[in-house]
Amino acid sequence: RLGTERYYNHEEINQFIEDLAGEHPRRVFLKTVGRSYEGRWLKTITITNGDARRNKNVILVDGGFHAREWISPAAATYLINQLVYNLEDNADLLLDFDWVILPVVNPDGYEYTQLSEDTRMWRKTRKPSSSDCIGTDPNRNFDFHWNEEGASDDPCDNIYAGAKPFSEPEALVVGDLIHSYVDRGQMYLTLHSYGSLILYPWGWTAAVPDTEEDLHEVAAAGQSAIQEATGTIYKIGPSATTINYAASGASDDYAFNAGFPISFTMELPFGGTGFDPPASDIDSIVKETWVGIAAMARKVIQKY
Ligand code: 0X9
Ligand code: ZN
Repeated sequence: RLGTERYYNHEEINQFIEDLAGEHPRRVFLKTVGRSYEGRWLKTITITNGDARRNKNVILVDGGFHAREWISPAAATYLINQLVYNLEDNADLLLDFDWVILPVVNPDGYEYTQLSEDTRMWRKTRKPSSSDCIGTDPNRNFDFHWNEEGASDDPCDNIYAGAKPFSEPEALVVGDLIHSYVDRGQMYLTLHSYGSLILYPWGWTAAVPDTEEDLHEVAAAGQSAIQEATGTIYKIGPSATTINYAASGASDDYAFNAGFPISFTMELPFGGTGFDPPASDIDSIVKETWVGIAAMARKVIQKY
């Protein structure tokens, strides 16, 4: 079980989910779903209650899109701990749903931010571009209104959309995951930081989907559970107007458009100078995040 006393690197996180699958062979399944540009294995962990019923609904969660947002993989691994080790409290979350989690979407970037103080604030992937600048924003690389809004053609920008949609192997892996689970998928949740926000589509335009009420209802369940638990106030709303900028080619809109009825970007709280909560804050942030995710999942389970 991974603790919350420090941040873990990609290899430790992969080892952790592999060990879990080994220890719980009837409940926990590991799948290698791709490789990063630098060759790191991208693996999903599927957590079930072991009743071997197939084709349950699915909640798909990912973390670590943006390299510097370290609290995101930490929240993903805490969620994994909860679903595997705390079956007593969470049995209802696994009765009719399986959970599929990819804790670190962009391991090359994540490792790069761990090299030195100078690289700590890296955001993108690490694949070279046509220019001297390295990396693409994986959350601008999805094939839905790609490079239309809040994205850049300039490889030196932090929001570079890439040479073409899904030019980044890491984004393509998430796109493939979305398609492979969409028939059963009821909620897609992508963990980012920072801002204490639960954002729902659309992110590429200020227009809102006609199912906004459903999205709002589920987000509000997370918001109020968090406020009750810790007093932290999350803001919820349509992405483009709640975070105050439109950005297209992101995974949340892609998943929603593909057919996930509920799709959220959760921006975890500010810590340290923003993206770098001190290790001593990890525990409280990831616990609070879990309270919100569990409440949203319960609302989804009740609705779908
Ligand atoms: O800009 C992003 O990719 C996300 N914020 S972050 O500070 N973590 O980079 C927000 C994405 C919201 N969703 C869409 N705009 N579709
Ligand atoms: Zn982010």
